[in-house]
Amino acid sequence: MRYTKAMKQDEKYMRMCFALAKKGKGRVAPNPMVGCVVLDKYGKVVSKGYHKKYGENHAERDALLKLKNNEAEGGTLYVNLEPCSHYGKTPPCVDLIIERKLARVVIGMKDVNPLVDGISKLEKAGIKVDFALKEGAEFLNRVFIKNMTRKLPYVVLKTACTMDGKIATSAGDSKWITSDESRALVYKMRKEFDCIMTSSNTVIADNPSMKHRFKCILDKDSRTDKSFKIYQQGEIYIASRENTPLKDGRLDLEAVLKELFKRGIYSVFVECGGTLAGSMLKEGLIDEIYQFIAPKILNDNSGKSCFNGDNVYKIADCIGGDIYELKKSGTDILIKARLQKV
Ligand code: AOF
Ligand code: ZN
Repeated sequence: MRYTKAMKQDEKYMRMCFALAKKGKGRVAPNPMVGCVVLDKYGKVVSKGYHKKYGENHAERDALLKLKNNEAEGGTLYVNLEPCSHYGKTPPCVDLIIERKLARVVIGMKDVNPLVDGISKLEKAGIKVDFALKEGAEFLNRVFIKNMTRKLPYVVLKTACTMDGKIATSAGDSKWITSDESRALVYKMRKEFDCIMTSSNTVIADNPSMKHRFKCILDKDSRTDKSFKIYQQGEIYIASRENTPLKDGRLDLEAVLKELFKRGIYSVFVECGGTLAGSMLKEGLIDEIYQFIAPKILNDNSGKSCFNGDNVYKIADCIGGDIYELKKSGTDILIKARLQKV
C-alpha cells in the first residue's frame, strides 16, 4: 500500500486523538481512553473532545455537541476507537455522527466490546470509514482490551535488580539495590494501578508498608498477620487456601486475578520476589514488566534472582517481550516491556 499525503494527515489527527484521550487517564476505567477531532469540509479543525470521566459523554459526543451551527457537515471525524452503537450509560455516538452528516470517520481501532457495531452502521448511512494508527490505538487502550476480552485485570510486574539480575543476596539483604530516584518513581507508579499485589514471602522477608488504597497479599497458609506494616493502611484482600482454589498445591493465581476483577480491580502492580514472579511468568499472567536495573554486580550465583522458574534448557524457550520504553532513572535504567503470551 502506498503511503499517501492523505494517510499522513490522518495519522497526524489520530495522534491528536491519542493526546486528547490520555487526558482522561485515571478517571475513565473500566472504559477506554478516547479522544476525538472534528474537521469541517474544508479540512479545518473545528472541534476537539475527549472522554473525561466514567459514565460521562463519550469523546465523539463531547466534540460534536460543542458545534453550534453544525460546522461538521460534510467533514471528517477522527476518533481512536470505533464509535459506539449501543445504549450504555450514554446514547449511541453513531446516531449523533449520522445526524450531524459527517462525510468520513477515521478510526484507530475496532471496539472489542461485543455490544458495539459502529462501523457497519456508519457505512450503511453512507459515511466512509477509514483506519489510522491501529497499533498505536490498541497500545493506548491495552488495559481496556484485556479487561473487556479476558475479564481479567491488566498485570504489570515490577522488579529492581543488579546487572546480574539479582534482587537480594543469599542472606536476603536487598536494601537498597536501586537509587532513591527509582524508589520514589515506584511510589508514583503504584498510584496508576487499582491494586498492588505481593506475596507472604515478601511481607515476611522485608516487612514493607506498600502504601496503597487496595492491596492483595497471596498468603496460602495465612502466615502473615496484623503485626506486619502492610496491614497498617488501605483495604486488604488476602488470598489464602480458605477462599482460593489450589492448583498443583499452590494458589490458583488466575483465580485470584479473576476475583480481583470481580471486585472492580482493573489493573494490578505486582511487587514480589522470584518465586511468585517466576510462577506468574510461567503461567502467562504478566502483561508487562517494569524492570529497574542498578549499575551493580553482585557476582554471586547464590544471590536471589528476579525470576525462579523451572529448568529451561533452550534459549528458544525464553519468554520474549517488546521494549516500549527505556530511560535513565537516577543512576539506574528502567525498562518497560510488554510480554509475548506463552
Ligand atoms: C467510553 N468513552 O469516548 C467511547 C466509548 O456505558 P457507556 O455508554 O459509557 O459505554 C461504554 C462503552 O462505549 C465502552 O465500553 C466502549 O465500548 C464504548 N465507547 N466508551 O467510555 C468513549 N467512545
Ligand atoms: Zn460512544
